[in-house]
Amino acid sequence: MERSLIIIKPDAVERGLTGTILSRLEGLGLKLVALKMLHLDKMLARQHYAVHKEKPFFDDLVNYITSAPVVTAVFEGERAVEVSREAMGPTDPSRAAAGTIRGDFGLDIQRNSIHGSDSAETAEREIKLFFSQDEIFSRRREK
Ligand code: D4T
Repeated sequence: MERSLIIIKPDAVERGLTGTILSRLEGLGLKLVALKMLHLDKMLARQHYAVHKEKPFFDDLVNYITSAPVVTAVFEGERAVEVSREAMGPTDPSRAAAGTIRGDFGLDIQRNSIHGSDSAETAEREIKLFFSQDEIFSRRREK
């Protein structure tokens, strides 16, 4: 069973899209096993996006993700990473198909509404940044 860390980004939280986005992922059969609203501090944002620290957009990205509260979630399921990234669509909303989360709600490449882990290994690292073991409720989904 695979897990993915999802972050509903400030643009989506501010526009009242949290429930809609969580519902889309649940609708794909993924199990919600952890959920938290928080305002990231700069240190956590830099850790989360550490792979991008040399990129020209890094400082803007950290400023954006720490600008307002986000909602973080862990979803669990078979191929949870791939299933959630397909539902998200590509990074740039202008290239994302209608029906994908970024295609429907993303505003631009920075304010693209959602983050999802890009591999099972990344997910394990990211989940540890945001959740302790006792905040993750791994369970069988009821019909
Ligand atoms: P995340 O990590 O948010 O799920 O996005 P992706 O996996 O789809 O995209 P990414 O790692 O390439 O980018 C991480 C994050 O940086 C923002 N970004 C990206 C940005 O603000 N400007 C840019 O030019 C790029 C390429 C968006 C997502």
